[in-house]
Amino acid sequence: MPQYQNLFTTVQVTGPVSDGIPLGRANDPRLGKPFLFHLAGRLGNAQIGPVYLGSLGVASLILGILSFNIIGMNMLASVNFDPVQFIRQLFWLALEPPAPQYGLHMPPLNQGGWWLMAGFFLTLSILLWWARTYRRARELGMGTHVPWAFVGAIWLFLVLGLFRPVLMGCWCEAVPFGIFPHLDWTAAFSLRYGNLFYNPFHALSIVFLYGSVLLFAMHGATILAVSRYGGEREIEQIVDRGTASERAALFWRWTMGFNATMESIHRWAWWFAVLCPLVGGIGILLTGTVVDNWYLWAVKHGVAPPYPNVFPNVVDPAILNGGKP
Ligand code: 07D
Repeated sequence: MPQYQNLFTTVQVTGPVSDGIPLGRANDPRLGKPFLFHLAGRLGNAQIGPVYLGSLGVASLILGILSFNIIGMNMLASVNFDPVQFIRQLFWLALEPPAPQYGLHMPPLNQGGWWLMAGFFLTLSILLWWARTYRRARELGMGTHVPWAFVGAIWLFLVLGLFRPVLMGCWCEAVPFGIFPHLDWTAAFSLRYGNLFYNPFHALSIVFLYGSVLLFAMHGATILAVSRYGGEREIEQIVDRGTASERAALFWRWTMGFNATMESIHRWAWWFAVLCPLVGGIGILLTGTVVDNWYLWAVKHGVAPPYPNVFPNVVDPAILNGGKP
């Protein structure tokens, strides 16, 4: 008798492998002979492959690998092609965008030209991968919720690397490639524009980030808690009384007076996840274009208190040189 009260997937489907449904004429063949892999089955489906690559997938991968290699080779060049130093300093290495004097012009390759090229190929790669998700969803007769959610992430990515730098008239505003360098960039960006915590869209983005985590934990825990009644078989569960579905709903109604439904919980999840990068992108787009200092903005709108005038002869550098809120 299998014990269903669990945190990991203990029951695995180990039936005959299958290619999935047949594909229409406009499709490429799927690649790879499917096989079963026990460890994968602990996390999801034990069957690995076949994978649908298609022309969009191939083009996207080629451009992504090209971009990845441009970034990697530039980092390798920055340590004089010394593989040991490359590994040792990997987290600190960067491919930086062009310096301010180049504005939106094409700089020499080693002055940010490689950054532009890597960013261009990466953007194309991501857009092609998006088209691939859209096509695969359509071919399976699905809605296009996954591609449209992906648009949320792509929106933030494009705001950070393309839309905002163009509005600011300088590629130098964009994010560098590199592990610590991109983290340093976020800290520097926050400081330069008067502390991003005072940007209400950053706050809202965090609400949806943490909110998604909370919802995911609640939903995951609820379904696991009723898996002994087959709670994961959502659709079959909705119509009957006394099922996992009803118990899960009653649990929340009785503990907080309100419950989501088997359908609505997934709409909550979709909107929370999508709104995180969507509002985040709005906040970044406004920074430096419309608002120059979020702290002064917050003071002006009565959100934050002004600093007390302890040193009257000292002027806050943020309000000098046109540093308007
Ligand atoms: C980044 C975009 C989509 C990504 C895509 C992937 C590849 C990889 C690689 C070829 C994630 C493309 C890439 C496929 C290819 C190769 C090599 C999505 C992304 C399509 N913050 N903050 C957010 C918190 C602070 C700052 C969001 C918390 C400080 C900046 C989120 C804290 C400072 C920006 C968030 C905190 C600061 C953000 C991100 C706490 C200085 C943004 C949401 C507790 C450190 C971004 C409005 C997301 C944003 C952002 C959380 C603090 C700076 C909600 C919890 C005060 C500059 N911060 N932050 O989904 O949208 O990202 O801001 O301290 O730009 Mg923040």
